[in-house]
Amino acid sequence: MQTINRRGFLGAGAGAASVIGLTALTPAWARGADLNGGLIRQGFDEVSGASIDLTIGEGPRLVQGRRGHGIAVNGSVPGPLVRLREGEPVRINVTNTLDADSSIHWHGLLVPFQFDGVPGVSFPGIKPGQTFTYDLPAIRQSGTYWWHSHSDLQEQAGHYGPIVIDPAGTDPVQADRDYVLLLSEFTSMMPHAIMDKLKKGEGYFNYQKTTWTDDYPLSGADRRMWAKMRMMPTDILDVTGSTYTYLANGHGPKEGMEFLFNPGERVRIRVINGSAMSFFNVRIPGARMHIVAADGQNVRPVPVEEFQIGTAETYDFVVEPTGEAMTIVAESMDRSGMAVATLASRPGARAAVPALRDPPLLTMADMGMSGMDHGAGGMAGMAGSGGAMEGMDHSAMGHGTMGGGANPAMTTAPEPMGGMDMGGMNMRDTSKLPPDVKVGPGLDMVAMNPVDRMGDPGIGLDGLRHKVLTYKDLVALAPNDDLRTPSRQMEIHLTGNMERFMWSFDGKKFSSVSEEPIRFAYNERVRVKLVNNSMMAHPIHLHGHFFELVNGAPPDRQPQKHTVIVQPGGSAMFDLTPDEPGDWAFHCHLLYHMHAGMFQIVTVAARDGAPDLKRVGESE
Ligand SMILES: [Cu+2]
Repeated sequence: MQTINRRGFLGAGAGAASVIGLTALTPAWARGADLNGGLIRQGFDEVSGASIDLTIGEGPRLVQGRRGHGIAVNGSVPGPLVRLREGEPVRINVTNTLDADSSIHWHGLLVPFQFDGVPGVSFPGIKPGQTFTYDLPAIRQSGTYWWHSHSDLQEQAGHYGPIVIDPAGTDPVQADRDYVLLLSEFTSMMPHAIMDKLKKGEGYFNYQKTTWTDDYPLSGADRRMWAKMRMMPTDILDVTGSTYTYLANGHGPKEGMEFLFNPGERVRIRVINGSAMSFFNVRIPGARMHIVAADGQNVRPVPVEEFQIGTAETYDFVVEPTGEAMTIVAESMDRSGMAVATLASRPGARAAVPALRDPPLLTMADMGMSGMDHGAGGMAGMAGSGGAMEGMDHSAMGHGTMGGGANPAMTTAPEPMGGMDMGGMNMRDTSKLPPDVKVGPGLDMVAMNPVDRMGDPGIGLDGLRHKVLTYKDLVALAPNDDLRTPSRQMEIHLTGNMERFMWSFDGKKFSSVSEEPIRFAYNERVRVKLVNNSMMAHPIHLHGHFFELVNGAPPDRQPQKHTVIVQPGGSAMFDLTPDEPGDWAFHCHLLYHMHAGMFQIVTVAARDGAPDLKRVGESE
């Protein structure tokens, strides 16, 4: 029996009544037993209606001949597509047949915080053998979202699935076909084994480091510089295709995931990055995609040939495929593998699958030294010193070797760290940090000049000849309702130690709920600046709210998102109206970064005059 000391929660009768025992009627697969000859199904069904039942179980998975352990919901990975309708309430009964606690978080959904599904923050979790009912009032939004476990590392094992909410009125996006493409990863390693490897030595999964010394346009000085910093220019993702098989709706690239179309039709694809640790570059060679929604929210259509999707983001696009077939390629950001699906005019039709492109290298900007990015304009960035160059020892920088003689081809793209002697630069100048950032072993880099990188297409996508989406392209389709100027600005630093795999906000690893949360007054207007003091991109996710990206769009059209990528060594800003009272998770959505401590609780005060909200673990 779960105890949830929340006024208005037990009062509604939802908590106590929803906890029931498992009966012998539970299907075998739900108890973790055999299904389809012992395997978890790949792909998903759809569930809908006023009352939905989901059962969390476990079993073996088989993907392209590789076997592994999986956690499945209703017997499949991904779990079922939960189809909801705007304006209608829904009860979702979640039964946990695992022998460990579990949970479901509705990613991107505006729900009372008691139903947000984060153990220890919004509810106690679902114990083995129990059923918890998420009693969701009338749904206040439409669009593409997803759900996933927020317990332990279960998400990596397959505990996730898509959500589509049909609008109450007319959908501004008209399409003849409507598909979900959920990207994720399969691994035969147990999630905790991956975590152990990451802690023992960053770079374990970076198999590209075994060849980069031979294949990359780096001089001997470059290599010594990177070695001195104990960093790799190929440190793009922590976990790579050396262990992951990238999945399209649960299917490996050779397993023939296809979406059928008739020539002339408009096809809507709802792309969900439901992976644990991967960013993907999505493109359809030969076709143009029109981005029509970001994180479930409609945007003015943006024609692109490629877009990068961070972990936990969603993008909807419309495409008019031509010919027999077209390939949807979702290449991992480090180009170590890809998920593949086919737009097919008849079952079995296939188009060519392009080879993986060359792996990208990190740039000056990724090291937080944007002012020194002299790629496009030769040495232009070096000409005026300005704020960017303050505090740098120019004499020690070895200008003579700059300009990248190592690789002339790089002159149109941001320069990799070619030929630069970093000896005189302080990559850990902690005087640049605000006083509330804790300085310690958990912080191995301070961005020297963390500029706003909203206009950045993502690692490895600079300088391409075709159009790649950036956050600056996103303009909300409908006007925002809160146009107040923020009354205060808050700065949060993303901090880490790559080598020791320590990740945190403001240098403080999250360890317990009792720690001081980030506090917001009800309905205040805040501008939040996220500063990334690391060389990895972090997808930062706030539960229970949409924030508006400060991306140069008119204030009433700033795009609403629930997850924002903060580029390496750069910054990102959003405006927020915290108007959902309660405790909410705020974290990096790279699963192992969150697990390592890049997590905080955001507390939104109760509405004026309302009684104080009771938190998990508090008594009446
Ligand atoms: Cu989430």
